[in-house]
Amino acid sequence: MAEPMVQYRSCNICEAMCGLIVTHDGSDVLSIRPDPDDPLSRGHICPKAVALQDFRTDPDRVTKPLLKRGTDFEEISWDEAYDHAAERIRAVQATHGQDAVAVYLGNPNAHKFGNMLNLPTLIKAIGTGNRFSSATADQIPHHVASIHMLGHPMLMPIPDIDRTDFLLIIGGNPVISNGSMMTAPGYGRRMDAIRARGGRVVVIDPRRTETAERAGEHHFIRPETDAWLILSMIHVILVDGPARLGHLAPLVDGLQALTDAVEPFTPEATAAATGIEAETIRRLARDFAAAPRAVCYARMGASTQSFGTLCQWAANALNIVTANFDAEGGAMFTTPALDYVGLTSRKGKARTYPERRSRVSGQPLYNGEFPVSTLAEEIETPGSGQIRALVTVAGNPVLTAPNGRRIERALTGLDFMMSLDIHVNDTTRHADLILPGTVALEEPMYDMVFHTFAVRNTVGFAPALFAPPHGNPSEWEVITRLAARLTGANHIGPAPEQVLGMLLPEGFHGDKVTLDGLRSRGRPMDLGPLVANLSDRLETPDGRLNLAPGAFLDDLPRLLALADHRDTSRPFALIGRRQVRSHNSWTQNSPRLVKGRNRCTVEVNPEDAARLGLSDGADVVVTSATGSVTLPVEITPAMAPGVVSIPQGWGQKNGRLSAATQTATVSINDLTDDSRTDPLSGNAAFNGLPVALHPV
Ligand SMILES: Nc1nc2c(c(=O)[nH]1)N[C@H]1C(S)=C(S)[C@@H](COP(=O)(O)OP(=O)(O)OC[C@H]3O[C@@H](n4cnc5c(=O)[nH]c(N)nc54)[C@H](O)[C@@H]3O)O[C@H]1N2
Ligand SMILES: Nc1nc2c(c(=O)[nH]1)N[C@H]1C(S)=C(S)[C@@H](COP(=O)(O)OP(=O)(O)OC[C@H]3O[C@@H](n4cnc5c(=O)[nH]c(N)nc54)[C@H](O)[C@@H]3O)O[C@H]1N2
Ligand code: SF4
Ligand SMILES: [Mo]
Repeated sequence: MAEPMVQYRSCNICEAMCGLIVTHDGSDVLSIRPDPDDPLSRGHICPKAVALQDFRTDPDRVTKPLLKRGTDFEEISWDEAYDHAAERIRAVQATHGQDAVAVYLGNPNAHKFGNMLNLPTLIKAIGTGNRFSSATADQIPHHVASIHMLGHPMLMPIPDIDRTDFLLIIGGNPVISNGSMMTAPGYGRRMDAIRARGGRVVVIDPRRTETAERAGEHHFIRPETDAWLILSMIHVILVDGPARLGHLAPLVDGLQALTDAVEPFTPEATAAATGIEAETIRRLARDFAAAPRAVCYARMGASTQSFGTLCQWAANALNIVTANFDAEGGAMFTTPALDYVGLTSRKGKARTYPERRSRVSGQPLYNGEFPVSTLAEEIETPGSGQIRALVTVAGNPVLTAPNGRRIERALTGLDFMMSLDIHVNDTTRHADLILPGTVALEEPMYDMVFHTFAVRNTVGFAPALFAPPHGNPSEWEVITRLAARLTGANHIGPAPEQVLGMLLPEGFHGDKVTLDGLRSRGRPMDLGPLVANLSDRLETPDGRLNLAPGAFLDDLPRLLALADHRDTSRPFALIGRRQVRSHNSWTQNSPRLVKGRNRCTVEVNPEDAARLGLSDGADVVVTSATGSVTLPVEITPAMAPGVVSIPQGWGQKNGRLSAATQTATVSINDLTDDSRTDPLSGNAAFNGLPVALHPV
């Protein structure tokens, strides 16, 4: 056996970028351990990091290009695969027009810088306006808030949790997820530190989550009413006294419009909407405003709901009017080594938003992408612009998009579908052609996206550790070769590492961060805490910060008319949950991660369970307007009365995932409804879905 070698690299599964020490012998992993000296993660990892080796050796992994013949797949060569793909894509476009080929990009792309750098080339080569991604089942409300208030979708306020005195978490469970739009590995420890220095952490969630337990203070809220709560806090603060805008005061527009807008959101009216007592709302607002440094962070629970954009706007506004925006311990703007915002600057470019609306149901398009909620109807509905072919790259919408089985049915009617993926799963099994992807340890690691969202500026680079199987190309190369086949180009662009090498000197730390430097260092580097910088970075056409964008004010009547959609036929509100040992829909084939009891259960409050005669562990049928699933009940006081929770990512029915299919699990997205969206952003409104429960 070869001598053990060591590589320092960050994990790319979730947004936390934990620092790992990977010991290997050149062909196999010997161990994966946390790096105690990583400047961001400081020794934190979760069990998924150790599973990085499983994804590589997964016996069900796709490792050869696969072409469908009849109902089965046959291995073909890369050359045949590229030719076939280009031929079929162009054939569909020749008959039905450029937009007849759609593209869906999944979440893992954001974690692979080669894909991030090269996917635009492929999309341009295909030449379609029909683009979709998981962003509209996730965080597009954050981008829409940033676009309208600050002028750029990626100019993203990040909670400076390592220096705050008051952290208000609305609809996030970072102790499990390790944070999102807030890269903060070891969240529990970071929260403990806030409390240890005399600060406070408050969680607002219809489930008493692992984060709520550790925070010490938690309030149940009726799902989808968070915008009421936040606007009411602003109401209380602005009635008590003038807004404190701090150093941003000369740049802020719309304070009067905001003051007028929050007027109806009295604590009493808000108590009725949210289920949180008026006195609690007043106290929360006053304590937040009085804290030396405070930050409101609203995430998935507050984004993937009918008022997602209003929530993100309101959270920003609360931080702004309490002088906690672009200020230490508040919401701050990162200065990563690779300046994503700078690279895609919109300064001086006036644009209209939304950029377009979808053909069938008129949903908004932001960042060049239509809402994934519209994917099925765009495939099913005839007419000019109808989708007839689909290219997926690292995406699994059948399990991850609302009403996923409708998408699945629609996929069977396509003229052509191809996927770049590591698995034959419920989505990719409908493809005519599957190209094998590469897994983390086979790719160089630089995080192009999540440093932009990190609570501290750090940087690191690690080269690929192992070669992909069978001499396969790395994923960026597959993407660019396919693009070249489509355009007839006889060469492909520079390797991502080369591009990175050119971009780093242009970034915020170009004087000290170069690719060669990072390579020879071999370990991540600290670039310091977040710094105030927004005054120079606003990207709005007039260079000002818009506290009360018209589009958001116009949506307030809808919020004020908010009605409870639960009724006697569907008396419960369904929400989702995340779990430490699974990541979205694709890690469930690692035996080390799926072992143990079936975690795909519906959590129900004890009183509700007693009323319905449900017993712990027994199967129950959960029904929505869209579909129905049967799964075991887990009775727990962690659930608010009237609210039930099912974890996301499970429910693979077909495909070739042996470990994942050993226990029958269900997909929450067999229940979710693609007609429920946040109309401002088009984001899927997963949360608060009305459902009924019946014992089997
Ligand atoms: N109801 C409900 N639905 C949700 C959510 C929820 O909370 N509740 N969460 C939403 C969120 S936040 C997200 S981000 C989306 C995710 O939605 P998606 O991005 O559609 O799904 P993923 O589960 O991330 O799966 C990605 C696909 O990539 C493949 N894959 C994994 N690694 C690689 C790789 O390295 N290369 C390639 N080529 N392929 C790879 C997997 O096999 C899988 O097919 O789901 C959303 N859906
Ligand atoms: N272990 C693990 N980690 C992950 C992932 C994973 O699948 N597994 N996925 C990664 C991805 S892609 C993302 S985007 C992030 C997401 O990270 P988070 O934003 O932390 O997402 P969730 O854990 O889904 O937490 C959402 C919370 O909102 C609550 N909630 C639901 N509806 C409402 C509501 O109407 N109002 C309020 N206030 N709360 C509500 C839920 O109970 C839940 O606690 O996690 C990332 N990290
Ligand atoms: S929390 Fe787990 S999955 Fe996420 S980056 Fe850290 S080790 Fe990887
Ligand atoms: Mo996500």
